[in-house]
Amino acid sequence: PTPAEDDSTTLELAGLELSRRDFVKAGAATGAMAGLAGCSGNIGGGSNNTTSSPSGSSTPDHKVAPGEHDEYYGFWSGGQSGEIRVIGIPSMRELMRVPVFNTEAGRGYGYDDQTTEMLEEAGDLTWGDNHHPVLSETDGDYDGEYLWVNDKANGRIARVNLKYFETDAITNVPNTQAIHGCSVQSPDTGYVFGNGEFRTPLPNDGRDLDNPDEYVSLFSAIDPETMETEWQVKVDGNLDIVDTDKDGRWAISSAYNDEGGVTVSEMTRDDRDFVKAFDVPAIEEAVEAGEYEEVNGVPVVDGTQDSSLNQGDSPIVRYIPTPKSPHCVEVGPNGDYAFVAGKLSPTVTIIDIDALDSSSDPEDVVAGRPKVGLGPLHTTFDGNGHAYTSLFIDSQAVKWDIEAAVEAEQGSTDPVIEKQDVHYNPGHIQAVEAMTTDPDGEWLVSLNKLSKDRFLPVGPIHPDNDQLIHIGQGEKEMELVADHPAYPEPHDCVFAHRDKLDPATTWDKSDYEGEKEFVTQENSRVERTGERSVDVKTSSMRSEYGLKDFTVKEGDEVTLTVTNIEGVRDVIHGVAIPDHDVHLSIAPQDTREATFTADEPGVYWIYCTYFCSALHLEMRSRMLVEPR
Ligand code: CUK
Ligand code: CUA
Repeated sequence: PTPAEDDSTTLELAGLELSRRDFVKAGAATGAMAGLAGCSGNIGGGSNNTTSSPSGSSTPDHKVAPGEHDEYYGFWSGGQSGEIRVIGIPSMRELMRVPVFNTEAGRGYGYDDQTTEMLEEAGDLTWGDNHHPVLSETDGDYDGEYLWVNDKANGRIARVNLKYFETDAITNVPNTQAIHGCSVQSPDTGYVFGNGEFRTPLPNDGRDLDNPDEYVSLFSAIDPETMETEWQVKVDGNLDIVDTDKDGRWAISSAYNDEGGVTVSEMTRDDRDFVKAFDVPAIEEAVEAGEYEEVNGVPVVDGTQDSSLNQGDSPIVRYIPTPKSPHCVEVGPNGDYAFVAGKLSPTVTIIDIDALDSSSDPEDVVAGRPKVGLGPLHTTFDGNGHAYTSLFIDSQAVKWDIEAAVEAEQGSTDPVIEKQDVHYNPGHIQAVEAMTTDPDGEWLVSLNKLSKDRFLPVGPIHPDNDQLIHIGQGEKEMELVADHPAYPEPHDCVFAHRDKLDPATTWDKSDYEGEKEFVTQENSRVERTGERSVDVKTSSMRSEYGLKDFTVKEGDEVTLTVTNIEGVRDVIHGVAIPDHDVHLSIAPQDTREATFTADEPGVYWIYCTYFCSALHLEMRSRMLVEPR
């Protein structure tokens, strides 16, 4: 050991014991100090027993050679950027971005009629805050068809079609203001579940404005195909995150503020809050039996603790006590346990899922409560009996043994195997395929909220730092292998082995037949449809549009339809019209439309924005707008 590692000098800092070695490992001491000062104020207890990453082992190779492919697709939520990012694992290279709640000119999203209408119908908002991407499942495994993600800012859930890596539906979930947790029913995606986090009056139409006792938060079940909200359940407290068991029965939500408060001190008054375990078949029965109130077209079932549906032996929602204000809940790969990270408590509460059905005392379903470190937020799994929990305050990932934690006394630190420093303040932590029944357990990503000193400074707004950690080395030895700056602000990610996806390389025009015309070079044309409206239809190919020019009249509403008639992959054509805020991005065999008003007479050079051939610059058309 080096002298630094031998040094057992400790510093008392903001109530935490910290060895000098921790400062050395954390990089700039000022960074570590600032982190602790910012985070540890009102949370005491626990010690910081860091172990270092192994010094003698060789770094696992996460580099992917030029021309080689990554083994996994990673789908990152983009937080307040509103988008999903596709990142290859283990290289951490960003492969693509999929705009969801935002508009994005690079892909023409929010610029063509189809996506603009979808965004308008979903509330006509320009951004969203997406946190939890989840993948569709068949038989407990990813089937590569869809991804869903929540919008915490606006109570919406969107669906991304993984054939085209495009958002194809957004639903504005009735009666909710913030959808936070988002999960799919497993083993088959019968529902997409969304947790309404903020408590509001029901309906929120001006009644009960300052009567918080009447506010509710709603758990919503959405049909994955139609994206309609099938039913909702109102509960006490604020719902936070949700995960599902592996048998299609339980959806388990973390929750806080069972006090029903509206200020921080009111929300954290009591020492306990209650996880809500939703018995999905029992709720379906209640809906079937008409035991609901319809609000804004959705059956709302009463799942509050005092509801008659919660009395007796088979309550529709089970209330399980946890230390107050926990954060996430994740279900382990074999479906035995749900893990509720304590946040304010240095523990993880392990819930025995089978016991939800068999025991009437809610305390009995708590199978263990290991003490893992300060600020536990999220847990992930390697499929080898280990859990990995992010420690926001300690800035660490902690690996611990699940069965040992079940055997141990509550509050024991014995199940802890190893801790790995991360930089800094992790939120979610995800291992590859951890949400399936059979995780691969080789790589883990820690999504760290603060990067502080890890990158070249780029002004006062810093990127996040997503760190890749190798975990495939048996009992011990997590090893940090890469830093990856991330644009604000990923919350969670999900990984699928590349074999589980089958993205299209060109569009299949039968997917939009009947909605949009496939315009060939021969039938490119201008059609006047009214005194002030005109349809313009044109093909595009290297290096020309079907129409070399077209004429419209001042004030015309123009509907421009453009097909990319190329049959080969990766030859994209764009359509830009100066001064008209029009941009289309058209993949091979796809057709896009844009409707706009030609309100100023003159000549407008339409051009292609994708560098598609040596004559790309010459790929143009003219819009001639005649004075009226
Ligand atoms: S939440 Cu962000 S770090 Cu929305 Cu999953 Cu925990
Ligand atoms: Cu088509 Cu450039």
